Amino acid sequence: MNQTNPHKLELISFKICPYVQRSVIALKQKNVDFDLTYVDLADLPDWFHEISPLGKVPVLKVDDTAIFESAVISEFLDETYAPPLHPAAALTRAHHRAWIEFGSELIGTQFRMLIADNEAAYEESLQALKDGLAKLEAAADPQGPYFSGSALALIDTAYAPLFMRLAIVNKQRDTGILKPGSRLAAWADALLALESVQQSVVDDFEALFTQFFRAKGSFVLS
Ligand SMILES: N[C@@H](CCC(=O)N[C@@H](CS)C(=O)NCC(=O)O)C(=O)O
Repeated sequence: MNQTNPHKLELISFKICPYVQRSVIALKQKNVDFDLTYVDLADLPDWFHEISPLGKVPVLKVDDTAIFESAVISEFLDETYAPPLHPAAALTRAHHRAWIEFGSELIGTQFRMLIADNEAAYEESLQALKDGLAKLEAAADPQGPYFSGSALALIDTAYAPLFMRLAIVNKQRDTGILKPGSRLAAWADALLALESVQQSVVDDFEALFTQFFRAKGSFVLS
């Protein structure tokens, strides 16, 4: 059963945005009702500019207040709806926040890899992604499967979109990331098996995602 919600939530989304997906996973993990409104980033309506000062999704309208930035939205959701997923200890929480920020950068690196329109540019961004993931892996709990061990934390909801996209790319061309038996593969498998993650994208996500980057001349998804 969905939990009682004192607020009316409306999430403004673009269907293949990984940052929006973070918010959807957090909402689903907490069983909170919300409305989804999709916008076309190539043709944004005026009302969107009024609520999104950076012109970016996600925006979460909480009653009449619009909040933006995926990490901020996740923290609001975590402070408002049970169960809390961020660690209780301030230092551990700060550590997780720092690595969530790192994940936002890695999503940018992954985007560059996806839009690279030639092999050299693709290889260069793939290497940057691998270097970043090696640092992430070193910071994560060695046993896993999640970032900090056996329990899912808010940080895991921030990395699931990146792993989902990598798994799709790997079907097309093996990136060498998520090798079976590796720490990162175990983490990705655990995340991608969650209902909250599987239901965080539209049914035709893979096709939409592939078409979007093909239209941009993607080398890896060509
Ligand atoms: N730091 C932002 C990044 C959000 C973001 O870059 N969203 C993209 C779509 S995936 C966007 O709205 N881009 C529109 C633009 O940059 O004009 C967050 O974490 O929410």
